[in-house]
Amino acid sequence: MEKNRELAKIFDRIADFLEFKGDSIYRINAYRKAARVIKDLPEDIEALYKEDRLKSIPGIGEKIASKIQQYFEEGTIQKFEELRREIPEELMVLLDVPNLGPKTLRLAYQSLGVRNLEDLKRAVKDGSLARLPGMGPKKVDKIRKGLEIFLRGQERMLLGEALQIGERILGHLSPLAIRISLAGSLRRMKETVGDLDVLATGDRHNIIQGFVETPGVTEVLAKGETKASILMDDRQVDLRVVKEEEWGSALQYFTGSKEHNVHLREMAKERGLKISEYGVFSIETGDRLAGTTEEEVYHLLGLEYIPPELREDRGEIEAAREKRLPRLVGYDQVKGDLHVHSRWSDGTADLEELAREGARLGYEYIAITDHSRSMKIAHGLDERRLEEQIKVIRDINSRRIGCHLLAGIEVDIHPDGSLDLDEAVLKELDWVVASIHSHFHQDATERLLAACRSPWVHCIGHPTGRIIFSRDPYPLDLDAILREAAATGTALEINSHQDRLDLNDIHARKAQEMGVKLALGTDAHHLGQLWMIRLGIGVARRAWLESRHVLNTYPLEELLALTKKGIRRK
Ligand code: DGT
Ligand code: CA
Ligand code: CA
Ligand code: ZN
Repeated sequence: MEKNRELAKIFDRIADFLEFKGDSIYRINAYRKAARVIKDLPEDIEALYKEDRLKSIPGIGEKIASKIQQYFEEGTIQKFEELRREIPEELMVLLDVPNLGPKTLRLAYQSLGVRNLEDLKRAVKDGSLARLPGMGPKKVDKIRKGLEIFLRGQERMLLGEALQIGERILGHLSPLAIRISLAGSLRRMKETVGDLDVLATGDRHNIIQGFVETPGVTEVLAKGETKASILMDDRQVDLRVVKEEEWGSALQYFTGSKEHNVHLREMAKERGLKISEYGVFSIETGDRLAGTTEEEVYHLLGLEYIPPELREDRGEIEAAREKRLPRLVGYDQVKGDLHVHSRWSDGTADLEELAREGARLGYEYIAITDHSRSMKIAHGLDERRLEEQIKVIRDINSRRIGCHLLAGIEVDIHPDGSLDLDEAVLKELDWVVASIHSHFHQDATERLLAACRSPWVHCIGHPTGRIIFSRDPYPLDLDAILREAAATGTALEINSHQDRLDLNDIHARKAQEMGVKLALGTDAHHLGQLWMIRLGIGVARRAWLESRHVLNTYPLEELLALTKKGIRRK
């Protein structure tokens, strides 16, 4: 699937170039769409090309198909090469800076010679950007803010991205190693990841050689006897090969977090023990007492085994000592997805496909939650179309085509706090998610409180509205919302899309402590995004949640009973 990623990148870049040049929005969107379709394609694009089936891909037209063909025949796409000669590519990266539009960028390029990130930073700092026609301090302030967010994103990657890279590496190296595991922040399922850490035991030479030859490696940064570092998709991956008997200690050490390890080391010291990546040793005698497995390391310190997601020094060591760690919700305990879009609004899958895919994933249910009327660009459903959709869903369910589909909606919350659809249709639904999608800065707290109080709303979608690396949460009194959600029996979402993870771990933990139930939903718009539920489970585990706190672990009948009355004491 290497070529899928590469082609998607090229099409995205072409769209960037065209956007910068001020080309027609229609053409730009065609390339963007092609990039997205190819990226989410479950099949190998090269295979489709060889079988002459490019044009059968939904969303790929004649023109794009011929460009893909050119790519496989000539190794590149002519149009891409031309644009590259015309405009410096490092400039295109700046299109990803939030609040900096292509027009402003073009102006900065032509008037100030801004060609890269450094130039842009300087132009913001020395005031030259503010002096350009049509600019001014307010606009530049927004760009400065966007630049900050952008720089954070340059240093770190999304958990979902990291997981995909990590699994490609595991897939490639597993046959060569005796033991192998992800470590670091990725193993802890932190929402963003700096670099990937991989740990293995086995034949050093073979493993390290295999590692640097992993398909997709673009650069070998270092290659030694026991460790190596590579770049893959421009992201750094560190591998260490350790001795079999040191596996547990090494895995414990390199999983971190640093704060957790520091605390653990202090605790060990009080017990006359020294803990390192090589083992747990008696300070007095120097004897090595543990280190083959992680369990052994924790047990020797008088602790319950602490799952990686909890290792942030947020009270887990104290809890493990008192044997009161939560029994975390498991990755295999989720029985369904509670936020999925279909072709009826801005998704690409049809309802039957979703039912089948749900069954393939072993789900009991998927909630279909398309957008509502006022989301015009997303083809939001009005009452009439929603009624129609409910009928189709009931029909699919009666024919037992796949997993059960819950008839639902992601209903928009208006600026005045009212909902976007009539209650007559809302009350027919199995699952109502209410979300804010516009006018973010207008009374977000009041609007969410009103949604909690609505008797028809089961769940608040992506409650803080943040988008990782691109949009901060809207100003919100989250405590007030948690109190209202608890009082009204409204669930809060852990939106499990890699860009959102909203609520985050800290907020979700607080929600649970206040008696609020959590609902996981991928917000998938394509079949190829349903896997992101794992990210949501990761957040739930980092939030100390047990299965009873997470609605998706409830069997269908129980969930329906709850949504009909249980979670709502309204
Ligand atoms: P990241 O990569 O920024 O997302 O975060 P981590 O946690 O993966 O950090 P990284 O890659 O620097 O190091 C991996 C693990 O190695 C880290 O979680 C704990 C361990 N480690 C690294 N440096 C130190 C250190 O100076 N002291 C201790 N106790 N542990 C360390
Ligand atoms: Ca790391
Ligand atoms: Ca590292
Ligand atoms: Zn939404």
